[in-house]
Amino acid sequence: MLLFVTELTNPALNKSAYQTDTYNSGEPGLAVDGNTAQIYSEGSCTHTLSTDATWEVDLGEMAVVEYVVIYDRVDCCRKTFYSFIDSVFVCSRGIC
Ligand SMILES: [Ca+2]
Repeated sequence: MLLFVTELTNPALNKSAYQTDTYNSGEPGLAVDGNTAQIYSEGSCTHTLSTDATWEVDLGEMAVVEYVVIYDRVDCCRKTFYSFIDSVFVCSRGIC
């Protein structure tokens, strides 16, 4: 069987997400809710408190990941956010 993909899909959309800590109601699932609003008060951004936080999403199945898109906040804190992104890993069943 040959599968032709004519449109990119987001395998993380509405999947189970986790982060090591949460600040100010910025629950981890907000990062994959399909809403890319970048103003925190609009209620669609995740937020951690610690500077060494980890966020992850379980895709629930094998997927080809060609790239990861991160929408940063535009209301403040951009410099802070990027200074804390250390690594992006794609893992399967605990193996990265
Ligand atoms: Ca969101």
